[in-house]
Amino acid sequence: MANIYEKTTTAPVNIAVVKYWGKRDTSLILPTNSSLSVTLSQDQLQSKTTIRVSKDFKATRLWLNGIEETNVENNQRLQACLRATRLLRKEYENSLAISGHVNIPPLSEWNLHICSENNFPTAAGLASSASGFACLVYTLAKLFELPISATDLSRIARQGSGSACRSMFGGFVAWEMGDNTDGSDSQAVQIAPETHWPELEALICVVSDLKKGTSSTEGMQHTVKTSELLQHRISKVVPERMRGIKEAIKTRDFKKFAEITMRDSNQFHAVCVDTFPPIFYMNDVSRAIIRLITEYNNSGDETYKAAYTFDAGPNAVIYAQKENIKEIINLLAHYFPSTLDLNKEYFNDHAGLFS
Ligand code: 2P0
Repeated sequence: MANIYEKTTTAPVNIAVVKYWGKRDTSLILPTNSSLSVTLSQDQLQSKTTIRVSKDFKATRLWLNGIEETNVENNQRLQACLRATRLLRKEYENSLAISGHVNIPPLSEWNLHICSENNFPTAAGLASSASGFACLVYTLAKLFELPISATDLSRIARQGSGSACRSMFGGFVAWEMGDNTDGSDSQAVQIAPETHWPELEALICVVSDLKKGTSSTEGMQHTVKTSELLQHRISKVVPERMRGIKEAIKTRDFKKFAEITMRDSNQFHAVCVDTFPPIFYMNDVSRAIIRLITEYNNSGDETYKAAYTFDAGPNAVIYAQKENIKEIINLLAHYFPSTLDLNKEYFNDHAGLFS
């Protein structure tokens, strides 16, 4: 068919080691603290988005995992991402026209058909909004042939979902909170590429695949309004942790990396409990995993061999170096066998660890 342009791209999931929790501006999605994450391998978890644009489309439509979303016009976060990318496309079309190009298709004015899916069960309670919005913005940028950087795109993805800005890069990524009120300096920057620390692996332990009770968006603003501990975390704790974790990554110091990761997960859940009324994301199995990893780390010499972290749900992500992964898988497989199913394919392909 004439006049249809199409692009497909994929984007990875990221898991924070210094957590984002709280907004100072809820419409621009500006956080109350900086955060830092590790981007997972796309062999593990990813979103895939195909976008078509045509002057013949009557409306902009969106399908998530094969099901059409209604009310696209009222989806403010989606509309913010579309508005920002269309504006950049318009500027690009104008600049091409000024420099003498003819027959530039006015893609900025046409409707879109957007299909997005995850290669992991959305019900697994893993961060699908991060990879989903990163993928949406990246696919649009490619479709519109926008000549801009990943950091520029991260400021747009941030307006879809805060954590999405960090999925614009692989490797180790900081979301610098910025100072400005217009969000112009609240963006993601890559601290190191994935090749910097190839020994680092992530194990995903699905404790429950039920949808969480309190959404992150809702939960974090209750915390901002009611938690005194959050004020201490924002002003006194996170700035030092951001410095420390960057240093640990730079020097591939697993002990330091692990300690900051576990402490920050603990404090994030502490501010959830300090919220009034309290928010509980971890369950008994989550806490049993913490005890297991703590005992495992204390069983050997001075160093740590594994670091747990938990997001806004009961599922654990364990960071460890390759040399210890097999031992950790055996340990978890012994005590919590069903939690490891999601990793089977990945580690079978990569290391034969499940064979
Ligand atoms: C993080 N989380 O840093 C933290 C840790 C959950 C716990 O980012 O409202 O889905 O869309 O900006 O990005 C989850 O928050 O919230 C999150 P919105 P988002 O990964």
